[in-house]
Amino acid sequence: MLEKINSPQDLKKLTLKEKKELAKEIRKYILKVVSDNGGHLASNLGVVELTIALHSIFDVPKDKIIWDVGHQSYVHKIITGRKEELKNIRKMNGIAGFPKTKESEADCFNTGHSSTSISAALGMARARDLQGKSNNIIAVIGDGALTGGMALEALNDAGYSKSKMTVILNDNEMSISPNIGGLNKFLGKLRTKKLYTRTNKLVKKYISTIPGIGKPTVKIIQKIKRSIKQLIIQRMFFEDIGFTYLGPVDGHNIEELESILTISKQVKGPVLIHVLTVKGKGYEIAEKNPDKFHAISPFNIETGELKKKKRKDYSKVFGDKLIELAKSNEKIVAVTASMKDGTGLNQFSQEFPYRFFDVGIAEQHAITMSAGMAKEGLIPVVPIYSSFYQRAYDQVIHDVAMQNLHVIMCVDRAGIVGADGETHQGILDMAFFRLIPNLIIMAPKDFKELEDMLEFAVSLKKPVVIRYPRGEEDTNIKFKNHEKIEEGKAEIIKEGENVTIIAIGKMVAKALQIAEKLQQKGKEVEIINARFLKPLDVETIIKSIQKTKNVITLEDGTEINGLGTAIKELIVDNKLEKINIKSIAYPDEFIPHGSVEELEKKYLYKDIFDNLHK
Ligand SMILES: Cc1ncc(C[n+]2csc(CCOP(=O)(O)OP(=O)(O)O)c2C)c(N)n1
Repeated sequence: MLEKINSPQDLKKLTLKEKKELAKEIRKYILKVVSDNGGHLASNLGVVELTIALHSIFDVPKDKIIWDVGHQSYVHKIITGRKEELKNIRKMNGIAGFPKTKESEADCFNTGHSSTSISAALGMARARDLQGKSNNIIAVIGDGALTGGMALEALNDAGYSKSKMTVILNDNEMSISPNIGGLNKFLGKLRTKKLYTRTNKLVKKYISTIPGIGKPTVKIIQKIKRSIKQLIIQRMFFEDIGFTYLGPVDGHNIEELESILTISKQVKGPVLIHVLTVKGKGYEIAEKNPDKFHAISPFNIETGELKKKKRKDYSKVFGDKLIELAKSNEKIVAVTASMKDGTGLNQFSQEFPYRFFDVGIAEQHAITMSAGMAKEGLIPVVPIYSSFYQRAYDQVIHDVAMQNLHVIMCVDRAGIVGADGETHQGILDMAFFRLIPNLIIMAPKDFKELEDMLEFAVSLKKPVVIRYPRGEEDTNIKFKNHEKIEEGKAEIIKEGENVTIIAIGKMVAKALQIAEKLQQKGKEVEIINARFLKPLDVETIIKSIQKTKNVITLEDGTEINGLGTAIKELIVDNKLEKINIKSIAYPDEFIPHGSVEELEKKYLYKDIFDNLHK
């Protein structure tokens, strides 16, 4: 079947039996590709039938399907002509792991960060209506993504708007970890109402006896369903805010899905279809461990074991050190926005269940909630990925920094993250945090320095940012010395007369490699580990620059408003003359996917240092 599918038109020609066969083949294919390359597995296995049904009933690109987060768009990519390309998904120059409008007209809106789909869909619906068009607009959102504030803001607006649009709630009871929160409890009630399902079956049966589903019929059905629902659950949230709620429907039954989608087309205003799916469906090992198989590196299909053993990474070092600190300081609490595993908090959550808070995919709330905790005397530590901190920018400014509260904001996955691509690269945080008054901003050169910085941050009664990269510390360099951390104090790693390299974070290890190359050319290099982006160690840096007159700045952030900019400002403000400066940083562009090594080579070292990785 899979061989025959090069577009949704090919899919529409298949019988139900053939579609079921296709679903099996798609699962097998995705399993093979992801086990070879790594990527998002469990969520994609969960939406195979749903995606087949959507492309059977709707007409993309005229109709618009917006995939929330977009990590579950592999099946959609296969059906919309990118079957072969899937083999190179997330690789440099291959297709992206998320929807990209540049990649295909079937991808109508870029996603990557959670909870945006309903807003985008409502925007498209309003644009359609104002321009007199009549296409369908569908947002597919998971129960995890529904915990994001933006999704709720959009539901509020969409329900009230009466715009015709469909929200598919893909409910697998999982975010990356099991989904949490009151909304999840509410969905749980809907899931278990057998009467609903029976009602739906009756409705479906009734509809199937009528040739050509007419609008009046649907209206009657809506009325009947609403009154039954009101009997079962007194407060039916979705209906109360203006949506027609359909479901729950078995998300692995193509026939049922197609019929409910067909019904939804007839409804005038906003519709929410509650679809129940199993994360990892069809691959038993993933069904049992959906969180492990949410996003995974290459693995053995038979055993589910990773092909390369996972080594200690910055997140694990952070999590272990936090446990150690929390043992002797009971004010320390940890907060995560649905990323317990990714940020290294798994063990902390087990050791300190009452001091661990998973707030859902809600970075904004995580920060303001932490500000509240800090105000009342706790020391909240909040690890969030760099690119997701973008979500909480105003909360960092307005709630933490302006009130000078002791919240420790740990920026995980800072710098290039690799295969997840442009939406997930963490190269903007230094630039946007540097603008904020009162913030102390640090980045460690290795694991040990991260531990020291965390300890220092706990002792400091100020808002602190500590940024660190994805993965391991640099295996080429072993730093022997670790000076005590003092506020605004840099560390001189090596003295020299001709060139000053000022580096921050993981780039300090690269500075050593660059220094070696310059040394081969007869230059004596002084290496400064900045440690603090803010406040900068002005004294140490000026002294070195005045000595060498040649400066290289090195950072894994954007060239705008980072370390390089700070040093240039310092040179101008202090009227240092006849200084040569070269800044190595990421260009003012969105950096696509590829491996970290490939991207660093392409964007940072270019031709000058191109064999740095060898
Ligand atoms: C703003 C933001 N925070 C965190 C994430 C990381 N993330 C990616 S998928 C995901 C869980 C999504 O769960 P759900 O929407 O239920 O989809 P499922 O994978 O279960 O199908 C999370 C937390 C993100 N993409 N965006």
